[in-house]
Amino acid sequence: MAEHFNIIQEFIEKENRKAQGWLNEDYDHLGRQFRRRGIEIESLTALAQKFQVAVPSWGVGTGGTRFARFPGQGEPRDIYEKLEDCSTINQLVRSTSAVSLHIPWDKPEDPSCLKEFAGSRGLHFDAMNSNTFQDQTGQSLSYKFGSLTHPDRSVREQAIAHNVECIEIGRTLGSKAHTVWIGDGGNFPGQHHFRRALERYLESMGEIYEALPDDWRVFIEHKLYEPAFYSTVINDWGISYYCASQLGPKAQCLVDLGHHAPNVNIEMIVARLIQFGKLAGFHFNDSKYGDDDLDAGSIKPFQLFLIFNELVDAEVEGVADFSPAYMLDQSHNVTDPIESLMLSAVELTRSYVQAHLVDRNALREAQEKCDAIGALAALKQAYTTDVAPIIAMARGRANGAIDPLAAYRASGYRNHKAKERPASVGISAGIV
Ligand code: PSV
Ligand code: MN
Repeated sequence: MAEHFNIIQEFIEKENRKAQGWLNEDYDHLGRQFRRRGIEIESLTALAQKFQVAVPSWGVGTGGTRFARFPGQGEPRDIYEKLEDCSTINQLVRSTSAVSLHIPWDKPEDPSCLKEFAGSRGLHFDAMNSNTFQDQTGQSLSYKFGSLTHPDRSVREQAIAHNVECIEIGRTLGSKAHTVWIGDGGNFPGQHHFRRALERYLESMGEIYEALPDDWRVFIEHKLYEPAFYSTVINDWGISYYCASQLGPKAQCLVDLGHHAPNVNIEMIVARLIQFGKLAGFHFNDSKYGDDDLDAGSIKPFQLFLIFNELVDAEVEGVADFSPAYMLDQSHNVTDPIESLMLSAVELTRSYVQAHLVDRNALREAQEKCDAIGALAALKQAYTTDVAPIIAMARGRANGAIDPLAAYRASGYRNHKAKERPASVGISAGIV
C-alpha cells in the first residue's frame, strides 16, 4: 500500500502546547468550584478517560437523503480507508477505539487481515450489523417485500443465512454482538398479516439465535416507520422487548434514538429496559422529525443528558448484568464525517460526566418529598455545569487533542485524503 497521510503524535502535542495553559487555568478553577460542592474533580476526569463509544464504519462516508447524496472530498473508498478515518477520530478524541461493521457494505475479503490492520491502529470491532433491507449484487432472491418476515420461506432462509454469515465474520474479528435491524413492513393496509409476520420474525430470529456463540448477544433494533410507511414489524420497544424475551437471555433491545415518534420519553424507555434486564445498548444520534440521523446532542442535548442520567443511575446503583453497548449511528450529509463523529463522541462524554455530577441523594430526597422543583433543580445543576475542561483534560492526558476540531483542521487531513483518494465517478444512493 502506498504511504498514506497520518496525523503524527508530535503534531498533536504541538497543538496541545498552545492550549495547555488556558486549560490548566480553567481546570483548576473548576476543581475549586467542585471542592466547594464536595466533588473531587480527578474522579470525574478518570471517568471521562474511561468512557468509550463505537463509531459506525458507514458513518465515515458522506450520507445522503432519498433525494440525493453530495459526496465529500477524500471519502474513504473501502473498509481499509474507513478504518484509517476511524483511527484518526480515535487518535484525536481517544474515546472511539471500537468500530461497528455493516455487512455486506464493509464485508472484508480476509477478516483476519482486517483485524490485524485494525489492531495495528489501536482499533477493535464492536457489534456486527446485518443488512437485509436492500438487495445486494448477485443475490438470488429480493427483499423488496421483506426479509426475515417474508411470506416465502426461501427468502427468509436467505436472510437468516446472511445473518449467520455476519456472526461468522464477527467471530474472526473478535466481535461479541450482532445487531439486527430489518426494514420489513407494509405500505398498504392489508398488505401484511400483522400476527403472521411477527410469528415469522420470531421463527427466523430463533434460527439466528441458535447460531450465536455462548458469549455473544443479539441486539434487536426497533424503528417506528421507514422504509415501510404504514406498518413496521419491529416498530417499538414493546415488540422488541417481547421478541427478546421469547428468544432468550442472549437477546436484548437496542435503542436507536432516532427510531421513536417525536417527543417520546426515550429516557423512560431506557429505564424500563434496564429494569427488565434487556437493554442491549444504543445507536446514538439526534433528530428533529424522524430518523434524521443528525449528530448526537445537536438538537436535544438535555434529552441526551437525561438518558445518561438513567444509565449512570444504574451504574452507580450496581444494577446486575448492566453493560450497554454504546455506538453512534449517524448520517453526515453536509459535514465532514470525521468532524461530526469526533464532536458526537465528545457530546456523549459530556453527558456521561454531567450525569455523574447529579447529587443523587438530593434527587432522591426531593422525589420522596414530592418536591418536583427540587428534583428538577438537582438535575439542572448537573446539566448546566460546564464540564468542558474535564473532558479536554481527559483527552490530553490520553494523548488525544485538547481541541480535536482545531487540531484536525490544522492537520490538513482532509486535503491530503482528497489527493490520495480521488472521487469515484457516478451517481450513488442516498441514505446510509
Ligand atoms: C436503520 O435506520 C438504522 O438505524 C439501522 O441501524 C441500520 O443498520 C442503519 O440505520 C443503516 O444506516
Ligand atoms: Mn441504527
